[in-house]
Amino acid sequence: MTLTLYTYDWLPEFPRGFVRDIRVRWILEELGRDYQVKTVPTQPKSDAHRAMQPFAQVPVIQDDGMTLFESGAIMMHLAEGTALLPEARKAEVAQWVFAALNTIEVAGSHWINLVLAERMPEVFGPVPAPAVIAHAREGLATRLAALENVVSKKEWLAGEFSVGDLAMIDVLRVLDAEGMLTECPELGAFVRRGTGRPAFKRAMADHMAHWTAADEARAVASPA
Ligand SMILES: N[C@@H](CCC(=O)N[C@@H](CS)C(=O)NCC(=O)O)C(=O)O
Repeated sequence: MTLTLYTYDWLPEFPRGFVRDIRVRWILEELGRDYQVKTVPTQPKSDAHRAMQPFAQVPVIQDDGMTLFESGAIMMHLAEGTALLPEARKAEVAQWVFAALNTIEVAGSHWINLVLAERMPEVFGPVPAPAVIAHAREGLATRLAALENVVSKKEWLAGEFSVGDLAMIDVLRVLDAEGMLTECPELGAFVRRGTGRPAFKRAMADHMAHWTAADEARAVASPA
């Protein structure tokens, strides 16, 4: 049965390109797997959405009769038995998926949420004190410097390109877009190695096409 990926029915411009369905699209493209996209309403969240994802977030997939949420669990499930999660280095690759989501993304999201609160207090506020943002930035920068050191010594994190690289690069992309990698040239190059892959480019094109189609559907539903 065709795999189904759920994402939102519409989102404003600013998170486009970074909504976490992109990492699922990317791994599906790497694996050459067919999939269809279905949507859940952004607002208000639906009971049907909560029945699949208790926190009413995306992404969610349905694969072979199973419904799965949490992008990390989804990536590990899809990578299982493929070259993206080689049996001989499974624990090592899993370690990098966890490092991506639990060490870098946690620190990155904390800092970005503070930056967004400063930039769009009406949505993400209240406005944090500058010292609070600086402290979060410093904590993130320390972790990025450590990762820069790792990446300076190898092309990919655990042997060949793996789900660990895919997770880490997707987490780093938003930090790159926010200027956090300017002092980490190795990490910048690592991100470009990943996003230069044809599978990433296809995934990103489809991701962005989804939002364009969502804008068009909205314009038809509520003409100006
Ligand atoms: N840990 C979750 C985080 C999912 C997440 O934060 N999704 C965002 C979109 S990228 C979302 O749905 N945010 C809306 C919300 O939290 O209500 C995962 O990796 O799947």
